Amino acid sequence: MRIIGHVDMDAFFAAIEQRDNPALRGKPVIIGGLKHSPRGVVSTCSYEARKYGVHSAMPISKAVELCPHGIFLPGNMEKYRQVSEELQRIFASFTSLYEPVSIDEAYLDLTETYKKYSSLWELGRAIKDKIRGELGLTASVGIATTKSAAKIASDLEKPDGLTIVLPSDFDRIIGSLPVGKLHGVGKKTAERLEKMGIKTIIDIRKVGRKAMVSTFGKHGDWIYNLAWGIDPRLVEKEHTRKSIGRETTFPRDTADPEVVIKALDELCADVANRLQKRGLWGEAITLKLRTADFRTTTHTLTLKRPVAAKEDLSEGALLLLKKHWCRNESGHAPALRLVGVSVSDLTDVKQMNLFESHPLTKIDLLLADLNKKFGPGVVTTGNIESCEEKD
Ligand code: TTP
Ligand code: MG
Repeated sequence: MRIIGHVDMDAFFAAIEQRDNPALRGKPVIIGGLKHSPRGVVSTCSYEARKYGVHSAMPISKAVELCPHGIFLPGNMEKYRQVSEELQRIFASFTSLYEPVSIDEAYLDLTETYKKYSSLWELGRAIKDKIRGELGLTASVGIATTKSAAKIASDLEKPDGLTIVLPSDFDRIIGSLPVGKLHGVGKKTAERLEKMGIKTIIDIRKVGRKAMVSTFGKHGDWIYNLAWGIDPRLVEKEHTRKSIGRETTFPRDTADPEVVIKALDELCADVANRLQKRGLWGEAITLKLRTADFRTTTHTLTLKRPVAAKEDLSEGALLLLKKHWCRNESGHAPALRLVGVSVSDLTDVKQMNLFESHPLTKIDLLLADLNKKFGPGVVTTGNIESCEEKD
């Protein structure tokens, strides 16, 4: 039996701001935009702001309506990322087997660590205390024997929670929760289950494996297992992460190539930085474009060799932009609301020798790949404004 912890920081970005500025403590702090230019969405907010109904992904304009006296801050990603790294060092001090799943959240395999503690409560408290002591922030911790139960547990007593779910407690603590709490049960699946009269996690068991599979296919089998507390996923080290990326919403929709290219360049610098800090290389670059009318497209370039340098990412992203951000009939490229860059097909640097000694992927490799796909000469390294071809 494995002991798995799930740690998730409370109101992460907002809590960091409150930590660093005592005047913000106890106040409704909303991160993601400014009150007087209410564009974009809420990235997160303090628990004081949640009382007004404000939550992540809500338009800032709506948050202003709900909480007009809120303190709106644009946020400081660089700082949050730094804290996230400090947090990871704390995880590493408890176990070498930890798996970050987002900027403020990770699974920890505590099977060995637990042997040094008299109880799981003591271990859970030690993790929380260390985070509070070293970072001045609160975390919510769930400890269980599977990833699924640990994640559900960490959410149950937020903020500053500690919940332990042993297999014998599973039915009591988790069984009566709504199906949507299960990993992999999204809004649509939850709605379909509800139509079948299934509201709680225990209800799923009553349906039986066969009916779950015939309704949801393989996914039904997965959900059925989770409902019984069965989840074979192990904690895996970070290099198994699927992608690293970042996106940005423009303050104003823009069709200005200079603005777009500059934004892409900054995103690539940031993604490269994160890849390098984590010792990762990626073999596919994805560009995300969202036009003013919210139409969102993604375009992926598969490389012949893994890359991690900013120049390579920029080059790849630019080629994709050139190919896919095209002029319409009136001769204008559509105004963009958002651009994003991500890198996937990740490889651990340890399997690649050292960063420094590895030759950077050259632009000709990228060109070769694109030209193979789209025909010779379709893509050249030119000015982005000369975007001619159409899909
Ligand atoms: P979460 O852990 O989902 O949220 P949280 O830490 O702010 O609050 P909670 O106490 O409920 O865990 O996300 C971590 C950070 O990621 C969050 O502080 C801000 C960022 N984030 C966004 O930028 N946009 C989003 O839509 C979400 C969900 C999070
Ligand atoms: Mg959190």
